[in-house]
Amino acid sequence: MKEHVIYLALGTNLGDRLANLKQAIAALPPQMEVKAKSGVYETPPWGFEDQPKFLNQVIKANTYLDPEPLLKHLKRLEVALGRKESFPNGPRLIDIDILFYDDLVLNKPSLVIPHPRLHERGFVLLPLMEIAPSLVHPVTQKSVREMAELSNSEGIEKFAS
Ligand code: PH2
Ligand code: MG
Ligand code: MG
Repeated sequence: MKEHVIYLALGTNLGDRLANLKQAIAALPPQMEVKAKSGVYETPPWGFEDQPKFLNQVIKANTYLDPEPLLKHLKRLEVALGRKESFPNGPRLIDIDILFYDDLVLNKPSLVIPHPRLHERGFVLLPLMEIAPSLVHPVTQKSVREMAELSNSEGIEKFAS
């Protein structure tokens, strides 16, 4: 079995947000071995504005899981951590999204990798800059640094290291 390098984005804007991030990261092993963690950023809600601010963080991990089992596992984990049904871009206790999976490009109705909106999201790119500034997007060939420079970082503040 091959070990894969993945980057995940975590987001939360309900309850004890810092505790939600910590619990989510603690719940990843043994299926994922966490290799690096960015700091935590407080970020204005994107997509639907009338909701509390988010905390966002990005991590690098290794896994033997294939992309779809990985997604299923992460969805189960979100529910186990207390996530309830919401609406697109609505408030959530914990959201764990796959940003990159090696340099895989996947376009399935159930799963798109790299994450289709990561290039426009300062709340993903600023934390990603800390742990992977030279990582190159396999479709656009832009580095995280280049994408971060083009993204909107308005209102994004470091919350904790
Ligand atoms: N996640 C969303 C929608 N909007 N805004 C911020 N600031 N952070 C998020 O993680 C986020 C969001 C959908 O997953
Ligand atoms: Mg998301
Ligand atoms: Mg999600």
